[in-house]
Amino acid sequence: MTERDKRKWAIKLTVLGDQAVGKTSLIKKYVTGAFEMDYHPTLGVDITLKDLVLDEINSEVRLILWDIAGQNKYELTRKMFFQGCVGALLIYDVTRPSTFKNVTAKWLNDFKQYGRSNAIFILIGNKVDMEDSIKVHSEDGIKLSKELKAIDFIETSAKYGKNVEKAFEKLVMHVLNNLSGKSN
Ligand code: G3D
Ligand code: MG
Repeated sequence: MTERDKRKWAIKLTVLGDQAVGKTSLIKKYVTGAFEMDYHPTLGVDITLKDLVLDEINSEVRLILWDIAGQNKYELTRKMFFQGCVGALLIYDVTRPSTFKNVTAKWLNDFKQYGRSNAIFILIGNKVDMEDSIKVHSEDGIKLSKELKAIDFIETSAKYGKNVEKAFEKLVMHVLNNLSGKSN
């Protein structure tokens, strides 16, 4: 199989969640080393690219990761934010219950209203390294992810890199399965 035979994909993913849940930290932890950052503070978005070579499915994938650069400006730009988005990480902070509530009260609504009908998401509980301050427990996350029909629920620590690669890679694999018409 030569390079030319590889399937090439470009997929837009977003990270969603309240201010300071760790959206930017998760992307930065995942995208280490060679990356391009297209910073548009005036638009309120931050775009990071990451290229993956997935030999097991004979594909090259360019991830276009959209992050919220200004939480206030997001309200003005959310249509653009969701345009063409095929998958998202919906993130809350396990130490702040208000961020967990807003997954349903706010972020999922936007995702459903502005996103593609076939877009998928993983529910993420971030900052699990802050063991003594955890207020949203794993059972709460598991329950919510089932209610919301998330494709998965993963607890992460952007600070220590725990489960960060796993979260993005699961999302990518599910998206690719969807796009190539396979069931999963
Ligand atoms: P946002 O992009 O969602 O707004 P950031 O959130 O990625 O900017 O993170 C907000 C703050 O939370 C940052 O702290 C960051 O270091 C911290 N943070 C993010 N992820 C984790 C994590 O997994 N564990 C811990 N302990 N902290 C985390 P500062 O102090 O820079 O504001
Ligand atoms: Mg940020």
